[in-house]
Amino acid sequence: MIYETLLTETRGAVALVTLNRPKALNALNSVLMAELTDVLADLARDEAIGAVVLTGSDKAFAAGADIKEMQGIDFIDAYLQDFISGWEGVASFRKPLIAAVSGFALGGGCELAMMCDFIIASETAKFGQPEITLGVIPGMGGSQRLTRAVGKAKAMDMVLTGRMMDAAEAERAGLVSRIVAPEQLVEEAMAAATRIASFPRAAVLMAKEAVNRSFEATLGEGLRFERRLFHSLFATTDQKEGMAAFADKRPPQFSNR
Ligand code: CO8
Repeated sequence: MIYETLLTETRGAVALVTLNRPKALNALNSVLMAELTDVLADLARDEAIGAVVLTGSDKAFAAGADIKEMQGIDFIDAYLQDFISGWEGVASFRKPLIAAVSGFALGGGCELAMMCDFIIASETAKFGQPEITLGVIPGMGGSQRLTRAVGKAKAMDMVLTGRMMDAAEAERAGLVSRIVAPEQLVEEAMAAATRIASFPRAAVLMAKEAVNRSFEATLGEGLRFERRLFHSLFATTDQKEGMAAFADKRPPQFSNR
């Protein structure tokens, strides 16, 4: 499938999706949103795919929503069309989704990276929510996900001043899980995704679901949810195989059953 704003490739059980609007620093326009939604829907259905890496270019993961596309919208259009709501499909993607971020991840670009399950950053990555400088505020989850990731003080600093955070600060603050050299970024993310995709599919999806539940539930509810998922995995063939292989000192042969 040929896309106008994306490149896609598959390596084993991992799909690599690359945002590809180089002249606009991968600004997120409506075509890109529709194409990314379509690709993720296809990858969700594809049983051969166990994890996905989302990346951009060396210069920009994405420099935000497309300002030129957005500038003419008035309130009534934004409200009636529920502008931006289509992006929620990324956050509800069930398989592991890793953001590999190099260069700018600003505004909607930072928010898109935060919709992924974790962010691997290159040393050149710069994160920011500069919407305030344009007379708006984050609209795709930045005020909520950034605050949960880095805490109120830093989130307020970023959202109110519009300043950027470099990769080192983002790692210290807990926004990114690891930093790598720019030339290793995609390989590191693909290796992580390949490892994840080698584990039993149901356990992987449930692990993601359990961690995500911690953002929605009280501690008690979250712990009960986790326990039920944990119990349910004892009904799987792969739990028997994983534990038998450990006891037999051999590599497991998982069947995703
Ligand atoms: N939208 C549209 N075009 C963009 C964007 C953008 N967000 N960012 C960069 N571009 C374009 C530039 O206009 C320029 O195009 P042209 O060559 O035709 O003039 C090209 O990309 C290269 O950009 P620059 O020349 O500016 O490159 P620099 O290296 O000098 O600067 C920066 C890089 C600092 C990243 C700068 O481009 C910049 O400040 N960009 C805007 C960043 C920004 O404000 N982002 C937030 C946008 S608002 C937002 O994201 C709201 C989110 C709400 C929901 C999102 C739903 C998708």
